[in-house]
This record gives sequence, structure tokens and C-alpha cells, in this order.
Amino acid sequence: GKTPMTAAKESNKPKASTLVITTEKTPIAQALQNHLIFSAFKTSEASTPRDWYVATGYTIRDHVVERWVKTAEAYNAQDPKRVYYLSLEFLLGRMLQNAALNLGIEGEVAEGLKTLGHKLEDVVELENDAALGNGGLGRLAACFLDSMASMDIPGTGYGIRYEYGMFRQSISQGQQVENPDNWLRYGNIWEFQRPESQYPVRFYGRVVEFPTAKGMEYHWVDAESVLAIAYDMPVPGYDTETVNTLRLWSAKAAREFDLAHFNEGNYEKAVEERNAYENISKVLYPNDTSVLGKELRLKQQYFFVSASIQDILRRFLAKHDDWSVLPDKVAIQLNDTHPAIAVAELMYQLVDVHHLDWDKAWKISEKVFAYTNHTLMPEALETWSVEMFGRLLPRHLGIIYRINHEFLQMVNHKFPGDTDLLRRVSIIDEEHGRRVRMAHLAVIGSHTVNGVAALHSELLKSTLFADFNRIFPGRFINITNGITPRRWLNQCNPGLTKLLESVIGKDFHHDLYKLRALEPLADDADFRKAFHAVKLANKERLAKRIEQVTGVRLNPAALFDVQIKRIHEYKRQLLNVLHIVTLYNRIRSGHVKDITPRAVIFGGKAAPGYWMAKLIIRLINDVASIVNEDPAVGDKLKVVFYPNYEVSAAELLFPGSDLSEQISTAGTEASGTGNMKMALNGALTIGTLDGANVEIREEVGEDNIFIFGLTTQQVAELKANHYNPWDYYHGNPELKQALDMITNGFFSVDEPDRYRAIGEALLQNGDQYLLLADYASYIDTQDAVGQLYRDKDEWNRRAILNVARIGKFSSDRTIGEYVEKVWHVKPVQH
Ligand code: B1N
Repeated sequence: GKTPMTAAKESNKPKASTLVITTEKTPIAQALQNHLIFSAFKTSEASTPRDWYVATGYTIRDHVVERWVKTAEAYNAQDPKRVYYLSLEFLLGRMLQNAALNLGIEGEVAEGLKTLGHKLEDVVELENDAALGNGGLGRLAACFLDSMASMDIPGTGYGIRYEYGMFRQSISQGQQVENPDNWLRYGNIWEFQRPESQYPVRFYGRVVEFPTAKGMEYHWVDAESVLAIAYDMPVPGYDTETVNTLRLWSAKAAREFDLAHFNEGNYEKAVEERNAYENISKVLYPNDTSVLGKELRLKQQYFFVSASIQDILRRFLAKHDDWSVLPDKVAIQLNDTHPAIAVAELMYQLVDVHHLDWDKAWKISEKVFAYTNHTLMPEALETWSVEMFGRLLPRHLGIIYRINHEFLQMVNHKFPGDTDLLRRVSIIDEEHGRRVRMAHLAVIGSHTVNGVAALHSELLKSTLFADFNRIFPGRFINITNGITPRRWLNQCNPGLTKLLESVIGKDFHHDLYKLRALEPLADDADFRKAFHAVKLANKERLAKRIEQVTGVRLNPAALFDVQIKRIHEYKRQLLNVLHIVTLYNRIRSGHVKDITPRAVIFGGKAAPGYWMAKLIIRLINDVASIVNEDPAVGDKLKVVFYPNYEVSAAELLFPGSDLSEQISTAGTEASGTGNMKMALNGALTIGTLDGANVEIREEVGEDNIFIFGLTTQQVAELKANHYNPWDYYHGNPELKQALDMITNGFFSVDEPDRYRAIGEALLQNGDQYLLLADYASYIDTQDAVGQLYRDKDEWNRRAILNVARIGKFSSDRTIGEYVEKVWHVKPVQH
């Protein structure tokens, strides 16, 4: 019955019933309307598109949270061994559609929105990308989270909640301009602050030695302290109840105001100091495969590592009191050396804080850590000056010295008298002004070290870690990278997904190898037609967007030739430009009558301090404006630089690509993962035998991929035999003409010297990445690509075989290997 209170309220206006949602709608539609009112605080009439984004997000989030709570309960009750993925980068992209898709409610949500007069595809576009990463390394971490959740693996990601993610790129007068990525400006519905999970993280100070009956104790004193506050994001698995957690740390000044300054009346100074602490989680460093060596970066690394280790140990101690059990409950994966300080931090926590003896702590620590190396590029190998390291983390430097001392003793015992070996493998590099080598710490502190593709892992053993491979035989393994088919097929290419389901069913959603069932259909003319129609529709969708953002109009029938990745000399965007200029010259000279119409599309960011990479962007834009405006060229050749390449742009670009450019100098690209996304979406690859291209060729078959250029071994031999780029320049008139035009100002008439430095890099300075050596082979192979594209049946047949045979590159397979070979964790269901 009615209470007096409700009876009294019923007489008031407006009645609560004006907010009660009509029951004619589906439950999702009702939830959407409810959230519009109660979460966005808007009536339908007053609502903006963003309000509908918020309402849709909350509606989906409710379903996520329901499962998230149950997953947390199951993990807590069952106390399984867990894996912790420590990474300075998680390049997540947008969440809304991915969450709906993984939960299996995408259709219902779209339907619900439709009944209310809205389109899911429009709502999705209103979400900012979570761009907490640079490129492949950060995106790999995001794919791994998706796979762990989808496979019911109890896995947690740990990283930093950057207030500003990867900068947003705009192009002004052909040049890259960096704009701050204020992604949290309008709030983030996918994060939950966890004020109960906060930890102090200390910096600076000094170490005091204390002799005790049990030996020397070390006390880290006079340190400054900052608070790490947890923000949790849900990671919903595909077609499972599991929702895992990504825990990101945000820095907060330990005290509201520094009391000393405050009492002196120096209010401004107090606020300034507070800012200095909170700057730790302010911004992502925008350098891919290179390091800057800035103190703030080391602070970021230690900040998130220390908070994460404290959190992991707190969770462990809630259930256990025997430290020797730790490796049965905890596996920690180091995503490159960025979190390698964790090796010293765990020792610090175990020895100094929890008073274990050193040897016991080290035995435990060794069983906990594993390290993934992602690059051989010398400029990416992290080292810190001993001076700075010791100032910032004095106790940890002492711990590293002891780790190093015991390691070198062991090496000396195993290889007596080899002082040169000791010098080479020491954690401390004594030759470049005393530096801490983080890769050595990571290798010594881990039970397993892996590379990210077969070739890369072999090169690790034979070059960078050759000494360590002798010292620790069996420690080095390969686990080839993968990508999540949820985002990179289902989500970004619904047309292809539906077509695949219509012919081979839905098995491939749980086992990407099942795409193999598609193979016979490569010879089916009707299927090829349908496949081609899907590709064309995706190209039309892409062309429309390209016209919106660049003004360049593309013919969807042209060959869409796409190179999207960070701009770096080793990735050789310049080689692609040389091909474009060569085609341009052929068209202008009228030599080639029936040339295949092409649209060459670039996308990618240059590190703000990487002058040559920025010059390459400018060159692409200069070439584009000359070529696209030349009436003699018409539709035969178009060049596009797609600004602000990011995950959400990638979701449009991969499905709309015909040709995948994977043209790094052999031996330089550790794996690449865009190569996998391209093939999965039905593009053919033109590439070198580098990174995972090698394994893609093995899978799809050599007839279904365009391989060109020198092999890793040939590269090494050529370099050893005094490679001379001038020989290639003088020996190839088309190459000479193309390069001369660039360096002499043909594409920069207002400033003829603009690209002089490119000529210098490629000729006078030795062409480090062997563009000239690979040019002829690249051009010949591109000619073959152009020819094949005219044979639609044969092109589509090969593209279909690429899709059918790409199953190996699911990140589910990759995670399966980590589970089996490294982590030894078991799935948990609820
Ligand atoms: O990691 C990817 C690989 O597929 C790519 O081949 C590789 O280049 C990339 C320092 C890096 N390696 N190293 C980095 C990123 C940020 C940074 O500050 C290095 N990124 C890669 C996934 O394995």
C-alpha cells in the first residue's frame, strides 16, 4: 500500500511519472531514455548528440559493470595465479562499440537507438580515442588485454592515466603541427576512480646504512613523496562473462599544500611544487622506437611501477603470508624495458620493506618476471646516467649494483677470465660516462625473454643478446605478435564479417584459424564478386572521409595503395615517395599508356623532435599538391596524407586498402602489426622479408604476397662491404631523375633547398636504410602489383587467400603462447 509520504508526494507537480519510460520500447531503448535523463540530465527535446553518446555509453556500461563485479568476485574467491601486464602505453582507441560488440548487444543497442531516431554509427564517432600510446607497442598491449579477457585469463593491465595522450596532428601548409590531446575534457565514462587504492611513491633523498645482528640494513630517508591514485577501466571479453581490469595511475601531490612554504606565506611556491608532482602523469612521451633520456620519463616509469608492485603485493598479502608462494600467484610481464625498474622495486619491497633475505627474495623475483623486447634499433635502447639515477632513486641504484655484482660473479665463474665479456654484459656501461642499461637489468631479472616475431627473436639471440644467450641458454624464446579480430575485423569491417559468416558460419569468431574454410571460395566467381563488392563499399566509405578531411577526391576504382604507421626513416616512407615520383615521371613523359590508376595514401605521426621525419611529411604533402593538381595526371595518380592517424582512423583505413606497404629495411622492424590488420581485411602486401612479413608469407604462400628487396643477411653483407649509394644513383636513370627532382626543388619551387637534406641523407651520408639499394626491386615489384590489379579475378582470388590464411595472427594465439610458455596461468570462469 501507499505510505503517507508517497501519497502526499503524488499530489505534487511535476509528477515523477513524467519520467517513467513507456513500456512499448525494448529494454535497451528504455535504458537509453532513462540514462538520457538521469545520467546526462537532459530531456529528449533539449538533448545534443553528445548527450546520446553519454546515454548510450552508460547503457552499455551497466551491462559491463554487472559482469565486472562478478569477475572480480570470482577472482577473489578462487585466488588464481594472475598475470600483470606492465606497460607505459595502452593504445586503446574508442571503447563504446567495442564493449557493445564484445557483450553481444551491438545489434540491440543499434536497434534501440534507431527507435529513438539516432544511429549507433553516429553516436560512436563522438567518443575521443584513448590514445595512451605511440604506435605498435601500445596497440599490442590493448590487443592483449582484449584477448586475455576473451580467453578468461585473469590478467590486469597496469599503466599511467596520462592527462594528455598522443598529440593530435594537424597539417598546416604541408607541415605537421602538434596539438594537445585533452581527451578527458568532457569526462570519461569508462573510468572509475578508486580512492581506496592509493600508494605513496618516493623520489630523491639518501640511503642510511644500519648494521644489525642479521647484517646490514638500508634505510631510504629524506625522500619526497607523491601519491598514485588508481583509475580502473573495464576490459570486456568477447562472448564471455569475463570483464578484466586496466588499472591506470594518476599522480597527486601528497599534501594539499606544502606546509613549510604555506606557513612562510609563500602560497605560489606551494602551488608550484604541487604542480611539479602532478606533472608526472601529465603527458605521454610522443617518441616511438627512440628515447630522450629525460628525468621526467624515469619518474613516470618508477611512479607507475612502484604503485603497481605495491598493489600486487597488497593483493597477495591479503591471502598469503608465505612469500615463496608469490611466483605461484603472480606473473609480471614487462612490456619492453620501460617498466624494467620493477626488478629493482620488487627487491626493494621484499628486502627493505618486508625484510626477506636477499637470496630468498632474488629467487622469488626471478620466477615472477618476464620481459618482451620490441626493437633492435640502437636509439631505442634505454640507458640512464648513473648520476641521475642515483639522485632520483638512490636505494634502487644500490640494489642494481648488488644484482650486477652477483650476476658478474656468476658469469666469471661460468666463463673464467673473460673480462671483456664481463664488461659487455654488466648492467653498468662504463664507457659512455657510466650508464644503467635497462635491457641488461630486464634480461638478468627475468626467467624468460621474448622477441615479437621469429626473425626478430633470432636476431636478438645472434646480435643484441648474443652474450646473454650463452650465459642463460634457453631463456630466449619467440612469441610472434597478433591482433584482436574483434576490433580489426568484426568492428571495423562489418561488411566482410557478414560475408564471411554467410559462407563459413561463425566458428572463426572463436578460432581465427577457421578462416581456412574460406580457401575453396577463392575459386568461386560469385564469392569473388561479393568479396570485391565489400571492398569497394569500404573504399567508398574511406574516399568520402578523405574528401571531407583533405578535399582530395579519389576514384574508388583506383588501386588504394596505403602506408599507415609512424613516420620513421627505417620504415622508408621515402622509398614509397620515390615510387610515386617515378610513376609521375612516367605519366608525364607519356611512356606508359595504360598505367593502373592509383591512390597512394599515407598516414602517421612524426615525433615532435624528429626533424627528418617531419621533413618527410612535408615532402609527401608537397608531392601531393603538385601531382594532384597536374592536369596531365588526372585520375591516374593521386597522393593523400591522411592527418592525425589514430586507432579510430585505422578502423576506416584498413578495410579500405588494396595494397599494404610494409617496406622497412630488412632487420629493422621487429614485427609490425599493421601488416596483419591489412591482410585480415583483404589487402595484398608489398613488403620486405622483415619482422612478421616473413611469417605472413609462410602462411599466405609466396604467390599471394609481393616480396622485394634485400634480405637481412644481404643487408648486413652489403653494409660490411662498404655500400655506396652513388653506384645505384648513377646506374638507374629513373632513380636519379626522381631523387634529383626532390633535392633540386621541383616540389618546393618557393624554397628549392627545402629537401636538400634528403639528398644528403641518401647520398653523401651513406643511405643508412638502403633505399637506393632496394629501389629497383621495389619499382619492379610495384609494376607487377599494378599489372595484377588489372586482373580483378586474380587479385581478388589472392586477397581472399590472404584472409583465409591469416588466422595465425590472432592475438588469441599469441596470448595462448604466453600462457603456455611464460605465465602458466589458467582460465577462470564464472
Ligand atoms: O613494437 C611493435 C612492433 O610490431 C614494431 O615492429 C615495433 O617497432 C614496436 C620506445 C617503442 N618497438 N619499440 C617501440 C615504443 C615507444 C618507445 O618509447 C620504443 N615500439 C616498438 C609491437 O611489438
